[in-house]
Amino acid sequence: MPYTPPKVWTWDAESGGHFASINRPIAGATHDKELPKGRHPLQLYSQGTPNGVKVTVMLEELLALGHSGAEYDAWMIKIGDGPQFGSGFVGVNPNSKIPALIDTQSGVNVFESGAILLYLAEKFGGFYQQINRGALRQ
Ligand SMILES: N[C@@H](CCC(=O)N[C@@H](CS)C(=O)NCC(=O)O)C(=O)O
Repeated sequence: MPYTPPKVWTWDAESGGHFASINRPIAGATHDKELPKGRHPLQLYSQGTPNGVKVTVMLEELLALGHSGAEYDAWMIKIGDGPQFGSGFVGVNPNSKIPALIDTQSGVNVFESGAILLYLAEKFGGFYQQINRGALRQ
């Protein structure tokens, strides 16, 4: 039977299932909770999901290349328990998704794994191929 989306969507009930506690059609913090902060300029809030691990791999590769500025504090965000809806996390990523990164050196907060990868690539000048736009136009 085809699904016809309603004009105005309302949340009648939780969907149930494994992700019921985190799938919700609202935005914003549900509780006050500051994020922990460590001593390195880069603070990573993440978990070992496919999206989360991309950033860790990038940071470890930068460190392996000798970029000591890529030292970071990694904070576990157990998304099944809901810390991504705490006020501190929402202040970094209003979308309540890991991974999220704070660069205390530049004062920039970054979220979306691809955006974080690009941010780090530009910051450290590695793993980034400059596109020859002229060649693309030919
Ligand atoms: N497009 C985003 C997706 C991030 C994402 O979906 N994160 C999931 C885990 S892989 C998450 O934080 N889910 C928690 C939630 O939705 O409450 C990215 O690449 O960073």
